[in-house]
Amino acid sequence: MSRRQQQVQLYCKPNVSGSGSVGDCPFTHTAGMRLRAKEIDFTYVPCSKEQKPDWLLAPPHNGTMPCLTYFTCSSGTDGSEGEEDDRERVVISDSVLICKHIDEVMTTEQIGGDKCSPALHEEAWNIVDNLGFFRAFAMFMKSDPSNRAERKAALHGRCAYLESLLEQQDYPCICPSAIGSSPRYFLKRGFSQVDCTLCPQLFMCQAVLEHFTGESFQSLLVVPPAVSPATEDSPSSAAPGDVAGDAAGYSSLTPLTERARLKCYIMCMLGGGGGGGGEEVFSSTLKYDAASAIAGWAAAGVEPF
Ligand SMILES: N[C@@H](CCC(=O)N[C@@H](CS)C(=O)NCC(=O)O)C(=O)O
Repeated sequence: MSRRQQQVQLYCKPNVSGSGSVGDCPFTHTAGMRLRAKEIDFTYVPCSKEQKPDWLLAPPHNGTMPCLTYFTCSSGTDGSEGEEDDRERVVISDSVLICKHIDEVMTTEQIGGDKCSPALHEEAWNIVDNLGFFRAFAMFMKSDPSNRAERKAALHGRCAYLESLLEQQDYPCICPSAIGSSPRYFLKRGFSQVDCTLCPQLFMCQAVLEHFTGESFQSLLVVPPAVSPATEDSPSSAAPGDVAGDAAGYSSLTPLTERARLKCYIMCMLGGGGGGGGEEVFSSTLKYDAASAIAGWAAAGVEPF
């Protein structure tokens, strides 16, 4: 007798607008993308601190969201469901554990050809475990004048790392939709956990970075030449007409190199005129906009520099 899964729900931070819709947590969107990739029917349950049920507040979850929950019950060989009192609630918190649970327990089927194949799955998790993008982004958002330059360099460093990974994947430098071929995901072999993890984080960064830090999102797609501390610390030493360049951490007098693969990936997956297949999976899980993302960070106490 097998166990059936019922009432799959993803508890998540609510939108700060109070509309009862999904909030600005990228980890929730990662889990949501994974569920959609596996074609599992589920509902988001935006849940305020006051609304959290006891099973969510209990250890080891301690109220953290996203939190995936569903019931299992036995089913007969004819597919009929077991008794109501046979139902057991499964609870998994933390987006990494949720995604692994979705792939390893909820459905091990490979959906859509090569997607979620064991080899792709392993390659994807190796990358995801080492991305460090969101941490670098959050650290920069929360920086102060004493550590800002260092944290900005660290964020650029993670973008350089993403570019180098995409280079290893032979990722095109021109958006595939612009040249009429198929859209490309982060990994050559197909849609994977890297897309599920990275897209919500890049979206968040795109939505809020400029508002709080003055650093344009586009600047992350440009390779800054090494900036000497003297230039960084004394804007007055900059050449005339160089103000915008220096504010972004590099000189407009120096030729700039684009992170062209990262730019292309972002266009494919986040839209912005590029179109692409990822946009469909991604945007349909993203039910918040830039304004609610900004409001979410402001509510968490982050102020513009
Ligand atoms: N490492 C966790 C981080 C999750 C996280 O930071 N969740 C925040 C929302 S973005 C949270 O639980 N906040 C408590 C709350 O909203 O009540 C994961 O990957 O799921």
